[in-house]
Amino acid sequence: LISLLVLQSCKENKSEANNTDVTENSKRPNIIYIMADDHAAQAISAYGHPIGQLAPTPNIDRLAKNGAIFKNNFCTNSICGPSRAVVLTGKHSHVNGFRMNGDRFDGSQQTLPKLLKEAGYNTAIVGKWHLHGYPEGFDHWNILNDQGNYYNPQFIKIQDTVHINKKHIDTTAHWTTKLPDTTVVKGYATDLITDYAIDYIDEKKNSDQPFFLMVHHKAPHRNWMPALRHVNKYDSVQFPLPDTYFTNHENSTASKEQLQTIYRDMYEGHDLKMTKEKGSPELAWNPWKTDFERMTPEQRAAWDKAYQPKNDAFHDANLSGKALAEWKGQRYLQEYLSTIASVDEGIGKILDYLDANGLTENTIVVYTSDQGFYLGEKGWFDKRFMYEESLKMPLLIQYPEKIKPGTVVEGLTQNLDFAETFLDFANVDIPTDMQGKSFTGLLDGTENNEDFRDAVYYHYYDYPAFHMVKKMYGVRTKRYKLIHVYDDIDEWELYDLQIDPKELTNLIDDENYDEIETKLRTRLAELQQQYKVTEKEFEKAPKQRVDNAYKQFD
Ligand code: SGN
Ligand code: CA
Repeated sequence: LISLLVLQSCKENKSEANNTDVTENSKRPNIIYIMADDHAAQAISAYGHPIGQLAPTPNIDRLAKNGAIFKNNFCTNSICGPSRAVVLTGKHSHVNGFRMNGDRFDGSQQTLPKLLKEAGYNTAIVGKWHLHGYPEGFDHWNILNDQGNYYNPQFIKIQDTVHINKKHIDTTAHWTTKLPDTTVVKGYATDLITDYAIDYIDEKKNSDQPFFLMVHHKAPHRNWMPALRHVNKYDSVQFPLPDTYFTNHENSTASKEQLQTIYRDMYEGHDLKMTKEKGSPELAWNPWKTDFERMTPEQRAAWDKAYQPKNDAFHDANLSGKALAEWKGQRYLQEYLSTIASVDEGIGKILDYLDANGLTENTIVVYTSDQGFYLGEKGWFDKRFMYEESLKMPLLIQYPEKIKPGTVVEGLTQNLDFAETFLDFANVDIPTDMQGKSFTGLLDGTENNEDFRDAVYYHYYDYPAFHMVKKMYGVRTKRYKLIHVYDDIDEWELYDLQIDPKELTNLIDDENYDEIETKLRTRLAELQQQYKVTEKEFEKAPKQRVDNAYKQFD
């Protein structure tokens, strides 16, 4: 009883403190949420992976040094639109309704920006949106059209839409419709997005109102086009290709049947910037010409000047077989990592701006990516699978007022928790229908990593689609992972991450793991119940669609 009373009085004290903060807007933290697209933790030096060591990200690392780095942060559904919808709602895909790219986000539902706005925040988003329909709940927005382009991208601004569309926001508009209100802006997407972010902060810095700003980069999404100042950045660096680069996927049919293998599925021109022949700048296989054709003649000339010598050297080398596959892996990593260089510079600019304007103390700065990404592990690029490289999202948070420098978080956190955590930091009530959990306790040391969460739930639906990764759901605990691939096969996979971190040995038929498997199946069923997963979520695609898709994407 005594402890109950103590707890009760703590709670009361806390809510009193909250009330005071609510009235003193200026003391509530600003929140800058920076999210890259497809940025693997392996490519952030603070995570210690050998690839990240050779392509350091000193500015992103500043967040880990001044604040916290999360070692076990996971997405619930490893694909772009769905991850963004989870961040906005704090709800799993089947509850927020956005299960796969191509769905349309129901903007009328409760979201993090709406809740912060109601609580007195000024809210903004710049950069990639990719949720079809226009953003709602933001005082200011300036977003990339669809996936966006690296060079001279198209932006859509709230003002344009209000002006052109008398209904203000046409949430039914589909990205494939030619939008009348886009502006092509000369420049490089990452730099433009960084500049827009700083312009917004600059405008708000003297206001009494705290702000919530989402900075969503396109980079380093496929087709990995670096800024002109970085086109030669890693030419002389030999990156270590993962030791699983060539594998026969004994463990999993879904792994065998994917179409995201670097040396088989990447487009030689579009992705790898390879040319048709020596002496010519003409790109090899390049089905989406617009990424290059939109460059100005000056940009294109500078680009060709940088690429031609290295492409000519490639033609001279006359590679084939394994050597060619390895060369492609190197070229991919060079492109991917040099595209990240501008993202890192942009973070540096934002952090320097905050420092120079006395905003650092009271501003939460978050860096993450919409999901993980493959950098040649198992021979792959892209994401989608429930394996570690794709499931893990990098996460670094700086907030000098509340987070001690050098904090390392080992607890099992998820993008499902972001909205709850930011609301908590902003002293706004967390709606009970949100499905994640605030992790502020892991940051101020009041909650134990082991106790935070014992298991995460995952569900990927986007099949048949690009890369042909089958539908799957599963559970991951600190040590184990159980996956059920249910379309168009019915296969279970079980991994012991402690002895097999690369997930190469499927233990589902190993009797020594029977007991563990039973426990995991029980936990999985409990999570599905907790998160209100219904039978409807396991629908399979018609076989004809699957067959056609294999023909289309192969
Ligand atoms: C594009 C890419 C795919 C990628 C999807 C989804 N091809 O279709 O490789 O998996 O986006 O990515 S591309 O050649 O057109 O770039 S996501 O991050 O938006 O989900
Ligand atoms: Ca993505």
